[in-house]
Amino acid sequence: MTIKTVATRPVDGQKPGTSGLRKKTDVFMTPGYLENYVQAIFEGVGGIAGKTLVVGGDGRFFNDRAIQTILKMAAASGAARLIVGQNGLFSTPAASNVIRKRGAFGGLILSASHNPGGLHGDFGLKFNMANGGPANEAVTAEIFARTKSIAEYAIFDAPDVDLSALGETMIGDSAIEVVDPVTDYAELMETLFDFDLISAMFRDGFTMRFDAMHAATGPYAKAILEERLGAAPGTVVNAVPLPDFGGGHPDPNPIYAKELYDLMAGPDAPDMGAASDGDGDRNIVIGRGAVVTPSDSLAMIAASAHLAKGYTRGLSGVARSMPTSAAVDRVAEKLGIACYETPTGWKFFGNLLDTGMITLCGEESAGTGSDHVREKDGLWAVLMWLNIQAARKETIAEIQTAHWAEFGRTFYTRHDYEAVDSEAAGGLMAHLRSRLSVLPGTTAAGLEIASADDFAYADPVDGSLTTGQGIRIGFASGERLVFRLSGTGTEGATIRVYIEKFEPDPARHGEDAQVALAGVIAAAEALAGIASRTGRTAPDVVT
Ligand code: VG1
Ligand code: CO
Repeated sequence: MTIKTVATRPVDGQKPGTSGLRKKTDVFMTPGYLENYVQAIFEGVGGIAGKTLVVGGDGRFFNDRAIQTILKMAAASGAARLIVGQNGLFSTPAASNVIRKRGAFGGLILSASHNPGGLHGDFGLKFNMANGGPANEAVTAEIFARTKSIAEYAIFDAPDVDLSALGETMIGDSAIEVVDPVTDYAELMETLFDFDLISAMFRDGFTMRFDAMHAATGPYAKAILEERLGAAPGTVVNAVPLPDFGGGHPDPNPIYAKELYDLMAGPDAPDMGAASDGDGDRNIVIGRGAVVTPSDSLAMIAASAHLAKGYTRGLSGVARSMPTSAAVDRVAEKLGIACYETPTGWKFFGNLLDTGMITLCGEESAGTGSDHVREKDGLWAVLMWLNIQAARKETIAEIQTAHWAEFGRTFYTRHDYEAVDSEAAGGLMAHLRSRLSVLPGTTAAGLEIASADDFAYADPVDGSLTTGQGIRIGFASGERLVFRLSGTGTEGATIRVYIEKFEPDPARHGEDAQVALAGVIAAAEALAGIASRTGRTAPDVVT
């Protein structure tokens, strides 16, 4: 086996977005494309010689090939040890856990998350640091800089490693350790939640459906929910990870997980419905006839987390991404703890978690997590909800109604316009940005605007400043609108419009969110001119 040095040239557009680099799979498969980016990562993080790295992905098409390339390149760059999930699989939160548990220098996670897979689908790669979390802005900037100056990469000319067998092999001087991806994660969950209490609830007849969407969480959910907690066999559906996610779109939203939403709204609904996304970091929780919005889920978990054994000491603080609703702010206020507002993307929670300033955090995009790892964690949220139901001896619908009665309800919806012409989307945002100073005091669809700004975040730990994170419009009567462009898409631009309104009156808590928010939705159209600028008269996805 010898190390080959291959001459290469920079490829345009290898700029990491909200969560690493995401591109069409066939772009990633272009000879040299993956190699360039991997070499840029190794150099951008300051070299990996003598270091331990964790490697794994969500099992999508090209996962297996890409991992072989990464292993051979890491060995050529002198990595001491590569810890790989069996068959190349790791859910994102499980990879984060292994990085932390094994004291690794970092990890490479292969995933395009909730985006569809396949040759014409999407692929992604990101680097996580020693804390287990996504590389921060300074590191991703360094990686991007390397993609622009790269001239060569190094790779071992070696046969593929058999990733189906547990155990250790070598590429040159680098140990390749193939581990079971579930064991460490399941152990961690057992330290955080009352497995006996949850098992007893299942024994007493509690029913559930967990839709793994043929993605990374299947094996974890089977092992934990069915095997350890005693949920009925068949509780976990679509449990086998497939390279094309069974032809589906592994996003647990009302469009792509429609079957689950329909089941939970119908007469045969089990006590709880749940699903996660391609790489297992997102979650959705649905009670019988009661969908819990991710923003509300964060608030409700914050209010009850002390009932789970890993959190009995209470919460040090909480954080939410800026577009996430203010429901959790009201819980934090009552608990007398700090609530931080960060830009979109889990990397911005890292410093707050590392310094113990927060225990819990979440995003409106179906992400919830805590200081147990440095990624959002789908199955963790599901277990938290199981634990809370078992401890409170209440259904999800009861918990939700009681929460709204105590804190008020924050009606919330997000409207996505996908694969919009990039220029039209950029024009829409530029137009809004240009009017920020003149908007306050004017009205939009009859609502008086009180504030308008472009969100910027000064990290309270390292002082780094992140600007241009989304247009916020606050109305005099308390409603809020946010406009931003997605940083994870691979086709044109995706415009996200986030819409919320606080409602203290319990008599109105049962209203449909789209109805309750109709006035604010009209204001969004009046302000941004979405229809005239993009030609779209309705969003592609409503969450
Ligand atoms: C989206 C979500 C964001 C999330 C990110 C990664 O980003 O809005 O909240 O952190 O995806 O999640 P964007 O830039 O497209 O809005 V995942 O599960 O795709 O790793
Ligand atoms: Co994800």
